[in-house]
Amino acid sequence: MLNVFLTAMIVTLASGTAFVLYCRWRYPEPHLNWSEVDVESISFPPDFLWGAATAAHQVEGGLHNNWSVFEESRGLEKSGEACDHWNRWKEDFEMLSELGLTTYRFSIEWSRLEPEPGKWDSAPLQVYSDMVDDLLNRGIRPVVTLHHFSHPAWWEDRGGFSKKENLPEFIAYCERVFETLSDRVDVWCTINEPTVFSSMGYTLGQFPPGHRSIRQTLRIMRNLMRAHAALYASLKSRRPDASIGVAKNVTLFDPLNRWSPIDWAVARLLDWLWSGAWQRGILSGRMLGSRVRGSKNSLDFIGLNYYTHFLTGLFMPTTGELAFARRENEVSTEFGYPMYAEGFRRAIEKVSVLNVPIEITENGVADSNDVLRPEHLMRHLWVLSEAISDGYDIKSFHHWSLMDNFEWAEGYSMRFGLYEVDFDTQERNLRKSGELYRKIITEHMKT
Ligand code: IFM
Repeated sequence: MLNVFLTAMIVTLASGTAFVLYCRWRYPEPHLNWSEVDVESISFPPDFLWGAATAAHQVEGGLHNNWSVFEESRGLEKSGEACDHWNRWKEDFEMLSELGLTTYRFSIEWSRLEPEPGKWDSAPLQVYSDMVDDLLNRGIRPVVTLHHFSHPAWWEDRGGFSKKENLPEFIAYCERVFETLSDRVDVWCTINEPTVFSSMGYTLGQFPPGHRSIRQTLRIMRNLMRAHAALYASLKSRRPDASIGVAKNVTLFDPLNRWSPIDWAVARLLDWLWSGAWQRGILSGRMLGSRVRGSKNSLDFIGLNYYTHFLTGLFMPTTGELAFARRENEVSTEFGYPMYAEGFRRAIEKVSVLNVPIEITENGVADSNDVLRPEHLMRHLWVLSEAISDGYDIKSFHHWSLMDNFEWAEGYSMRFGLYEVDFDTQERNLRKSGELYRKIITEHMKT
């Protein structure tokens, strides 16, 4: 009996150690000594595109959709008039030119176009069309996102993405937008951060509809992939040379304790769910055990949204405020998660296996006093510049965000803008980091 017990112990210890050693070798977590890195030594190809990004619900104001209903029912801070961008977009586009941007990513608000099922309002679509013309006149490439976390309240009431039968309504909306804008818009993101949408809305309950169910999360993940694949086929049949992709948040999961087999197991599992499932959906046409028709190779580019890495262990809170661990040498951002620019390279490597060009669709930091943002920007641009010179096919960088805006469950407390917004007066002011970004753009467009 003792022998059996001892053998079991030895086997468990040996396999645990082998697993940890393998993971430590296979998934390194580099940390640079930034004081030794010359972050000014960056170079970008002359055709590299410099941009910023926003999303409709975060900036436009005056919306009634799944989010406004959730804000009300949960007693969250209300998005309200947000940046009043719907009325001020012309002035806001001046800010794009002031920065010298050559690409701008924004999203379309479905609830404006179809406020009631089947009742279409053509006026807002005309406004989006005017926005596109204005951007093109400024020499700025428009990048349109069709779903960035928000959709009509009536569609949410029908179950939104939780029901396969609802997808045709979503696709019909997208096709309508595409038919109007695709004569001028070349680059399209079908869905923003599908894994954030499914985990925040259906696992953690912090986004609408506020559910907490793993089964539902998995169902949503599959349906988002189905929606993306169906859209890809439909939009490409309308305009084969349009460039269709998805904006994928790549959060890295690293074990809190790099010697703990349990922490490694949690990290690998979360990475598999967060990034692996989508990757396999695109590479193999199967997601979480189901075949998804048309998902194989349904990307012309991959949009990468990179912010941080999460340090994982067995006891991770899933209710209330998320507590973020960080390494001793890491600085905390205002959101609470660490600044980890080294991970940007790992995220680029991760999405590069999809074998399509990469667009950096988001990168930025919450920093109301603009103390960290300049360094954050320089470090991430340095990593980007290195990746490009090492041969990665990266077309653009979109800073998140152009201006402070409504940061979802965090309301207006998190400030991501190159422009500071005073939400009482709607005054916008360029931050120091905005000036720095402008300077970098000017210098690198000359080369
Ligand atoms: O504000 C969000 C955006 O809507 C999606 N990506 C992350 C940003 C910052 O949290």
